[in-house]
Amino acid sequence: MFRIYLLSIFSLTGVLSQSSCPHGWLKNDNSCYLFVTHVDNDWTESEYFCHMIGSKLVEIETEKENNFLKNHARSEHQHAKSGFWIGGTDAVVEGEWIWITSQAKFSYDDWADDFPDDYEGNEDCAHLWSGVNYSWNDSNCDERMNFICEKPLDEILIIGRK
Ligand SMILES: [Ca+2]
Ligand SMILES: [Ca+2]
Ligand SMILES: [Ca+2]
Repeated sequence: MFRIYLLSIFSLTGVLSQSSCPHGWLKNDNSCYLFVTHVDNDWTESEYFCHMIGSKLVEIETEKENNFLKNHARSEHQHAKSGFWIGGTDAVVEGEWIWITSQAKFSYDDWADDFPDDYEGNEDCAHLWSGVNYSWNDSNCDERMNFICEKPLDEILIIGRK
């Protein structure tokens, strides 16, 4: 009886998949997001911070993703100074906005009216701006503010044996 029981366990096949975000991260679709609100960094430091914890400065590809981030920023972080750095920059070629980690051109954007304006010829980094209800603005990359990291959902695979 015992032997039969063991055999039945080891004859299991198939893959069980479980998706989750680490503690403190928010889940939305296939990504996990971390709103870093305990530190104000310039844009480059923000990107470095995200990379050091195995993620990237957030890249926003869809209106759905953007709305998720804006809604969270509005509801949880109304006090945030200036808002949150995101991974967009036009530091390589002025006026050509790309996501820094993937190097992809913007396929979607949510610039506030009249922005980006490259104020004083010195604004090459994008952020969710608290001043316009978290639509996007370009700002000086040396400004210090909170930021958002993004990484794929962790996949925990449990593979059965034949
Ligand atoms: Ca994304
Ligand atoms: Ca610029
Ligand atoms: Ca601006």
